Amino acid sequence: MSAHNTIQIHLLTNCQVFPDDKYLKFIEICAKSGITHLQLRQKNWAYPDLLSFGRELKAVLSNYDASLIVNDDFKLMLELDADGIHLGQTDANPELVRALIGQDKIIGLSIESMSELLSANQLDYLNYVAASSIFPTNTKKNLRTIWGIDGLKQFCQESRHPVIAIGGINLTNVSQVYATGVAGIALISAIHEAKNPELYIQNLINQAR
Ligand code: TZP
Ligand code: MG
Repeated sequence: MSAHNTIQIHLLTNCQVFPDDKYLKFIEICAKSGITHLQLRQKNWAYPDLLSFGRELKAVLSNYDASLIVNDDFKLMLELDADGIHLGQTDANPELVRALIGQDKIIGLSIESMSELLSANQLDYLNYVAASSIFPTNTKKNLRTIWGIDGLKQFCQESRHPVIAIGGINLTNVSQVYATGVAGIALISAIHEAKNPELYIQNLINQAR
């Protein structure tokens, strides 16, 4: 048994073609199954496609208790009136973004080194930090750090913000990840490739109990 009451489960989108009703059904199943956050992350999509996809995702999520987070682009976040934004170290300045989007929106920041974590500790207006990457993964190229379980443990001890772990997380390693003290996990391939996403997500949640 761990101390987690509600572990955050962030699903990042990986839609191959658009529009795609089948993909929206998959998202609905994930929302129904208990993901807490959906991150709209479609690298290299044109803005109009991101906007219409985002509107469809928002409509699906409106029936469930999951927040919509937009990757990288705070203008898109504002236009969608999404719940928050996820920034990388080379995206817009989080302080500027906070001033532009107001106090009520979520801001998450990716962290790829201890010095970035110490800098993030100075930023009062972040809602979470993402430890990237916990394990090697084929989903993202050019990873700068593989934290591993021991590194993640240290990360959680140092961070004054809730920590979301990302990178290579699946059902075979998630209990080790939870044991480090994270507030949640973020995944792409494990959920997208699951034969039964509903059962898979339920198992991810159950492992935290
Ligand atoms: N940032 C760090 S690792 C990663 C991102 C977006 C990819 C996560 O995907 P997967 O398939 O869960 O490893
Ligand atoms: Mg980014």
